Amino acid sequence: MRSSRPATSPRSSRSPFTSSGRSSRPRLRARPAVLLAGAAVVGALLTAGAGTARAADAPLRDLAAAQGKAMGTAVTGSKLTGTYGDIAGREFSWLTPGNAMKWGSVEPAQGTFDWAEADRIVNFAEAHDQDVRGHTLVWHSQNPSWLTDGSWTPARLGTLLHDHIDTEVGRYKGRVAAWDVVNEPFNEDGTYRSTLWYDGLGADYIADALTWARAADPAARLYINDYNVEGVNAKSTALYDLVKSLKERGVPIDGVGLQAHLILGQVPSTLQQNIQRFADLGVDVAITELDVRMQLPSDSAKLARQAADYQAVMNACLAVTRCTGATVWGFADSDSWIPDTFPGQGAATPYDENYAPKPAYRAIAEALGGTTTEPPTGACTAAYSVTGQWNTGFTGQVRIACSGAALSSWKVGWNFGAGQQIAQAWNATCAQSGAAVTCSNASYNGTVPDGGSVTFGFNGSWSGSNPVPTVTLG
Ligand code: 9MR
Repeated sequence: MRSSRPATSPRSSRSPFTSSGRSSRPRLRARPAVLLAGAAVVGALLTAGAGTARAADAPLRDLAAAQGKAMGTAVTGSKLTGTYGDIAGREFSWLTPGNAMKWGSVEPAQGTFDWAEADRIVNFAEAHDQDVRGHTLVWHSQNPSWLTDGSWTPARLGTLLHDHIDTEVGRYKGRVAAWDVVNEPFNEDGTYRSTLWYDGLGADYIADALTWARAADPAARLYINDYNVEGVNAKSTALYDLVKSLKERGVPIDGVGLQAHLILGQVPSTLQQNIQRFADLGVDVAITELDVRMQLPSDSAKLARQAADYQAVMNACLAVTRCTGATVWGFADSDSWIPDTFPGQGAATPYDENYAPKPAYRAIAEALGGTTTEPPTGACTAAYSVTGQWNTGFTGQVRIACSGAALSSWKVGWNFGAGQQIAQAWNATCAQSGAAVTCSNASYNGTVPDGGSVTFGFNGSWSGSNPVPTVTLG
C-alpha cells in the first residue's frame, strides 16, 4: 500500500520541484553537520481567534537534519493512518519496523512468507522521504517455532541463516538503508549469550551474518545492536572489542546500535564517552530504541525529569559527529512495549496516549536547536513554513493543529508580501487574488480532532525575497 498522502505531494511524486532528490536530511552514513538547504523552515503561527504570534515549531526531522542528524521512530505498520500516520510521516526521518521484519513475522511457517506489514512500512517510508532501519536479521527472540523447535546440524543451521539473510535483505535491496544484522549477542557480563546461533554455530555466526548481509545488499549499512551498552561497562566493552576485532579481520561492520531503553533519571554519565570510543573505531553509532520509562502514574515532576533525560541522550549524540541520530521505540505511549513488559511502568515515549506532545518531545526539539511553544489550551493553530526553495520556486506548507478544541472544516488566509504566486496546491483548495490567498479544506480533511493536525502544501514562485506571511485561521 502506498502512502495516504495524495500523489500530487512533491515529496511522494519526486516532482521536478524537488529534483535535487531527497532533501537535506542526513542519510544513514554519518556526515558533518549541514544547514538546511534554501530557506530552511521558518514559519508563523497564530492561535485561532486570539491572533497571538508565536515562534514556529518545526518537525523534529527538519531540526535534526539541520544538525546533520536523523530522528527516527519504531512503527507498527497497521497503524500508519490517521493521526499516527500523520505524526510518523511528519516528525521522523527514519522508520524502524518494531516487529514486522523479525524472522517470526516474515516466515511464520518454513518457506511461507508474509511481507505485508514490512512492505507497508517500507512503502510508507518511501512516500514520506524517510529511511528504513531494518530490524532485525539474527536474534534469539521472536523466531518462528519451526526454527526454534527444529533439530539442525550446524551446517544446516548455517544454511538456514544464510538463506534467511539472502531472502530478506535481497527483497529490500536498495530500499533499507541500514540493518540491525545481529541483535543482542551479549550477556550483561560481556560473555556471549547462549542462543540458537551461538550454541549451534559459535561466535563467528556474527561475522558470517554480516558478510552475508553485505553480499545481499552492498549499499546497506550494517549494525550490531544491543541494550545496556549505552554507558561504558562490561557489556559495551565486549561489544567494543568485538567491533574492533571484526574491523581488524575485514568483516563488514558499519555501525553499532545503542538501544537506550532507559529508566527515569538513569542516563549513564559515560554515554557520550562511550559513543565517542565506538566512533574512534571507525564505525557509526545510532541510538536505536530510545525510551525512558517511569513508575505510573506520571506527574509533572516525572515528565520534567524525563524531558531532561531525553535531552541528555540527544546532546550526547549531537556531540559526536559519527552519531547518526536517534530512534524512539514507539513515539506514543499508546504504542510502547513498556506497560506489557514492566507492569506498573510506562509513559516512556515523547507523546502521550492521545498523541499530544509531552515535555520530552519539546526537550528533543530544543536539543536539536528548535524553539517550541505549547499551544494554548482550547485552540486550533495554523503554522506556515517554507520547506524548500530554489531559483524562482518554493514549496510551502501550512499545518493546522488542534489542542483542547476541534474543527469540522477550515479555511486559512494570508497576504503574500513580496509578489509570491501560488502555482499548485495539494490537500486543500487554494485561490489567489492579487496578494490575498485563501485555502480551504479538501473533501477528506476538513476534520481536525482534538490533539490532531492536518497539513496541506503548495508550490509557488518568488523573486527578490520570500518572506513568511502572517496566517489567519477562520
Ligand atoms: O517492541 C517490540 C515488542 O512489540 C515485542 O513484543 C518485543 C518482543 O521481544 O520486542 C520489542 O522490541 C524489542 C526489540 O526488537 C529489540 N530490543 C528490545 C525491544 C523491546 O523488547
